[in-house]
Amino acid sequence: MNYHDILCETRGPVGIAILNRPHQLNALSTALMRELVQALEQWEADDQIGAMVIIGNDKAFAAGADIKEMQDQTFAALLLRDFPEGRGGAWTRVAAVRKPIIAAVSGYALGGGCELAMACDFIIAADNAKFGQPEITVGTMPGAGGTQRLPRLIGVAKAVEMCAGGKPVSAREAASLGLIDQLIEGDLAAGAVAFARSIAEKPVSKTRDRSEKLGSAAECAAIFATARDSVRKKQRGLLAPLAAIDAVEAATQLPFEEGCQTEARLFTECLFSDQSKALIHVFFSEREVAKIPDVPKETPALPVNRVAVVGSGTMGGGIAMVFVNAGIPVVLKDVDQAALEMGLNRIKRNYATSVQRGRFTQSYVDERLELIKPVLSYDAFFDVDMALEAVFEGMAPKKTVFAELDRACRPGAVLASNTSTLNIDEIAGATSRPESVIGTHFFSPANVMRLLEIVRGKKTSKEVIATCMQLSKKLGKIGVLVGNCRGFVGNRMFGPYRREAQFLVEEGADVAAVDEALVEFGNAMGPLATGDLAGLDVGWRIRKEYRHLEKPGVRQPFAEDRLCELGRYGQKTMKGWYQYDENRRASADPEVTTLVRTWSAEAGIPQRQISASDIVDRCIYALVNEGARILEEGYALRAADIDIIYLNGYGFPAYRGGPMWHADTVGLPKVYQRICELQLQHGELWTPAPLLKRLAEEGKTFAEYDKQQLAAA
Ligand code: CO8
Repeated sequence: MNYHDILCETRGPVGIAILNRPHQLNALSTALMRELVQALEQWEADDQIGAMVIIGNDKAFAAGADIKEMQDQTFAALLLRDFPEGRGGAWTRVAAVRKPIIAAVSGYALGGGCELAMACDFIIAADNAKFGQPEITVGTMPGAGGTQRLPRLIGVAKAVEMCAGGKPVSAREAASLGLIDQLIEGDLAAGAVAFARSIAEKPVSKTRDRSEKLGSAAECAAIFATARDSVRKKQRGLLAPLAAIDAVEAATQLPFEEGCQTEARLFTECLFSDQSKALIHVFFSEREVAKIPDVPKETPALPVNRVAVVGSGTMGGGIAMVFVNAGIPVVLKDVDQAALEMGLNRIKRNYATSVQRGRFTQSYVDERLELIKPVLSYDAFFDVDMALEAVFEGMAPKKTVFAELDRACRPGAVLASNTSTLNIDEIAGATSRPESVIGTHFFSPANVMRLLEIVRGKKTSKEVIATCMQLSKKLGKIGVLVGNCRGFVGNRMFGPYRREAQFLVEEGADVAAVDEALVEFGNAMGPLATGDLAGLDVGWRIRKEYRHLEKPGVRQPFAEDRLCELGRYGQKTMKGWYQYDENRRASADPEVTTLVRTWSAEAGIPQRQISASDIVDRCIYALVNEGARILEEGYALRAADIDIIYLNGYGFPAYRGGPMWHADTVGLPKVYQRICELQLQHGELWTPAPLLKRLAEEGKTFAEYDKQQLAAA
């Protein structure tokens, strides 16, 4: 047998098929499944073979169907129904083989990989095995029998949890649930052959014929009702988890065959939905952002084994936690003992909450706290590999800190600023080594948010960039490289987005109506509530610093500045756009409505009824238009990078793929036309970005633009 995506060998009467796409974690492509079925059918017809084993490598049995191919129309049809030759699909064929098949699993058995293991008659596993049905993360659900076999093997409640929640279980948990037949220590292939011998001549019971774990109708009804409720609350807007629950429900109500048909129908509906297309875009974009054309993978990265953080406030403390959580010791500096103690206490309180919530154990926290060395002087920075500045957002204090870092840190140490808006080159100018200076913009709360915007200055060296990109992974963050413009990518786009939210209120929309429209769109929070959370005074101070750059005659929002003048800074002062109780619960504040109406009347702004769809267009298209400018100016490498920034730093709904993907999905000609209308109504702030205009006129998408740019690089 001469195969490419699998390797075959025989050991006595046992045929072993080794899945062989290690670089794709054995993702199950059409070609691989075709070869696998052919090999199994040959052994089925071979009198010398009594049993078969399917095995992967140490890292992966199979991490699912090949996501790259999955949306190809022929893929689902071929693998679900028509392969081989209309006989019910590849997984069905594996399950129907008339000799025992053993799945020998180490590493990932996910999605179609987990379903392949379950289609076998037995599953044995190494201790590092992970079983899961994470299809919902790519907008679909199990489609190769997972929703029908899993409840028969492990019971309905856990099957629903795995199919609708997507979280994998360890080998040990899988064993205790009854998913696997034996845990194997040592060589897995040898264990599989021994297992095959041990079951020779014994009758094999097919999972499809089992029903003892399917539960009573009443038990199941309660499980499904609770699960649907939880999805609506915790996975708001996602369609696939609900479809997965429907499919598991079918397993409890229909014969196996019919249940599989229901599953196949729901799977295909999900797979070809806009949500799945968006989430598959997210899956590949998250991996794509690591690729930087002029900083190849081989660029040597500097070791980062010890860091210093300047400033122990909310950001500095959060950043220190990120590093110690990754096992990297931190020297934490502040200006005086009182500030330092306040910072350390905040860190301790954050950890205490995590212990209370069961996220960390006390001993884990104690070990982390041991790694933080509080200091008052830069002298302790002499041996750190990287120093991160997280002081007050203003050019003067940042420059002072960088001059100190230049003096105190050893040559070659990375000097990073957590600035969210300021010019990295100007900051670097305060040092004698701009090549070592870079922006590392963490998002608040730093220990929670996954995004790290890595800001490249004019002179930042490639080694320093490579170091920060690799470091982001080690810290559990997703690093996205951006250029040095005001606000970089995320905050530069956030400006117009929040500007429009304010304009809408000034034109007559209710504060809550603006936020609700965007939450309904899928955002984690509305723009005005976000302002209250972050502190309205932050933007107010920055606007004051840049007021001289505002173009005369161009409309600027005023409501938020006026609220700040009244001391309404948001949650921290219990009043902002909303009013807050002692538990930080927000409620509408009639005083704000009265104030804004008065200010708008004074400014002569006509008041009108504004629909939810107008609110969404204004805010979301403001993001898209600015994103298109950023892309064309080269401050983001790809439209996909902008999407990843918005998904991981700004609560944009993943199932819409990010603002640029969302615009592609709506259609750029339609988006462009709407922006032209807004320009007519609201003036030059809505001038369409030239790139958007061009792509719309050429009938292209941002995704196609990304591909073109990649090809040209
Ligand atoms: N398909 C295609 N490529 C994959 C897949 C996959 N399922 N899984 C991983 N890869 C690729 C990655 O893209 C990456 O490629 P590259 O190096 O070119 O960027 C390479 O394998 C290594 O992967 P990672 O960098 O992601 O490795 P990590 O160690 O960081 O992460 C994970 C490992 C957690 C397993 C991660 O790869 C992952 O989440 N994979 C996807 C898991 C998943 O969602 N599986 C379900 C897919 S949908 C499905 O199976 C539907 C079945 C329906 C069957 C019916 C068909 C008709």
